[in-house]
Amino acid sequence: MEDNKIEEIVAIALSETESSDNSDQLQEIRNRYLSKKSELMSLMSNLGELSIEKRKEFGQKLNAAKAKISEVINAKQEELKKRELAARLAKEEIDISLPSYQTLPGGKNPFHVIIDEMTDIFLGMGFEVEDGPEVEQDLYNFELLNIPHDHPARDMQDTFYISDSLLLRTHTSPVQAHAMEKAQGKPVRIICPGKTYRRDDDDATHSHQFGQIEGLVIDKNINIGHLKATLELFAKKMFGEKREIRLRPSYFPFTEPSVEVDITCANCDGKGCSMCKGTGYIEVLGGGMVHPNVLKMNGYDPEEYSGFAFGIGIERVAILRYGIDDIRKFYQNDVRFLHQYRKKA
Ligand code: 2U9
Repeated sequence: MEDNKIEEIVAIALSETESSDNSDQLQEIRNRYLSKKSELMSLMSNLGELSIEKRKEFGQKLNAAKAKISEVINAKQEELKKRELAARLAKEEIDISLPSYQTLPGGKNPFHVIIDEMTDIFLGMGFEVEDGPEVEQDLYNFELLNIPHDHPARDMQDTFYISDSLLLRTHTSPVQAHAMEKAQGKPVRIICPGKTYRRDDDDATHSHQFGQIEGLVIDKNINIGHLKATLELFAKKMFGEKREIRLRPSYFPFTEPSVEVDITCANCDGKGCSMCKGTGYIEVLGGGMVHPNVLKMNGYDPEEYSGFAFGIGIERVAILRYGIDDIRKFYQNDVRFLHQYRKKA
């Protein structure tokens, strides 16, 4: 009787295994027929009622049944694994022959195109590039530049203060103060390109951050003719050989005399057009002779040394050259904007 029971259990187990169609179902069948609580295993408890000979024979039959069921379940498991993997691969298949997504190649930001061109021109004139911190001390950003404590430029609305004495630099002039400190009374001929920060609305024509290049020459017998000649050569190299410049009186606390520098409009050669609002000139630069107080505060005797300085805004030149309609585009790193300035193959 017990032999038939074993054969009956094996037959049912094999049939259920054959008709199972996923790994979870197969695991249930494995538990149902091969676990300690399975019916097959419960037959082991009848061994004690049998004679020695019968017990050996019955035990062998039970083990053979277990092995058979286990073998068929394992084979089915392999088959189901292969089928599930094939189904997954089919579902996740990628056709690598399809064209890739259209990724726009970018281009060099016009901000850096202009900075690099200007830097090269001044390097060609023998200037050296100086760099300095963007988080600056009040001392270098204002005091050593002859900007007294009550000067409007110091008001909160113009400057991002981090503490009473620490701020985001409002121009690259502090780099020049550090350079004079380092020069220890020796001649200086540097340019200071970099980002500067001022409290301002962010709109198409205003930004809280902007780039500029400032220059400084300190030596013996430097006069305003040197300033004019340097800026005239710069204008010709940057904006075209036919450009002329004119100096107009202005005021900056760190230079005396101070000048605004206009360059003849490249669009109309000084005749007057919409680009230069009919004036024939574009104002892009400021400059002047270094104020005696600035020389003194930075270790130079104004009786022995003199110097000139200038500053030019980067974005303004890029906007003029490329016709960019929103100053914020320089800082947004939008590949659709930069794509327009990629190097043509
Ligand atoms: C030291 C002494 C003098 C730097 C100067 C200007 C004039 C100027 C503006 C041009 C466009 C800033 O980027 S901008 O908005 N700059 O007009 N800058 S003289 O004079 C200095 C700097 C440092 C020690």
